[in-house]
Amino acid sequence: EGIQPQEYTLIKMKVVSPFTEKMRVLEGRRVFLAAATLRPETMFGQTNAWVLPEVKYGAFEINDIDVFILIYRAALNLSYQGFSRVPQKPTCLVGLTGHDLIGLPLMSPLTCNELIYALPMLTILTDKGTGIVTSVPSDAPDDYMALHDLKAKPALWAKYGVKNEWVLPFEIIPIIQIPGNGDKPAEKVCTDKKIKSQNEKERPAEAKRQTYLKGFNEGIMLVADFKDRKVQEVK
Ligand code: A2H
Repeated sequence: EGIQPQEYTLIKMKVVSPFTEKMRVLEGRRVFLAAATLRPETMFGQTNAWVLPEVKYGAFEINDIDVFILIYRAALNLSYQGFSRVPQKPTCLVGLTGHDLIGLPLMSPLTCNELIYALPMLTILTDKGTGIVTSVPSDAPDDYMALHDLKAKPALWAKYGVKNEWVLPFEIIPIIQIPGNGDKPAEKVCTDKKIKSQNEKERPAEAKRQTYLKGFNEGIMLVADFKDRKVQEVK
């Protein structure tokens, strides 16, 4: 088995100004949290973004106007694909941590939520994608459990400086119907498998695989221009 490239879609979630003190040098630029996803057709169901609190991110110059916030490894990879002002050399305008990103208000494409917020997720891997994940709790078991944990455990809010208005107003948005799994498949699989928290390892992995395959093979879109069409075609 050789190593194959993994192709992601990047979702540009626009950081709404005025920026925080630490990000003030970016004022006047278009600044995005850039999330990597395998499921672009689910973006209608975004309720928030996820960041890893204890990790280093940077604001990297993509061109004269656009800045992407992501981890260095992803900026380096993008710099070899035409996404860096200086080819093959990421330029970091300001170093940030996940803590600095928590609570940023974001405008993200396709979701019916006018604003969504960056929130902490502890299971993000630093060697995958951009280190930023967009959250679709209707269809991603990881996202469902992490949002469920935040809603159920206000102690986490204090720990990470999360305000309840960044979490509580955001409900699961049904976007895809899966035969036998309904229109909130992530909630169903987590409930059926009695998953208690985002920190569990094995059952969520199995839950993820099942939901992912079924969603792709049998899912029917419920939203907007894509209503009644198959996920496979719409993707
Ligand atoms: B997916 P693969 Cl609706 N750490 O996007 C942890 N998870 C990460 C990540 C990281 N650094 N970067 C991306 N991801 C997530 C949507 C989605 C995703 C849905 C359903 C399933 C699903 C909304 N979140 O993924 O290991 C992102 O979540 C199930 C596999 O490269 C990305 O797609 O195969 C997916 O994991 C990439 O996972």
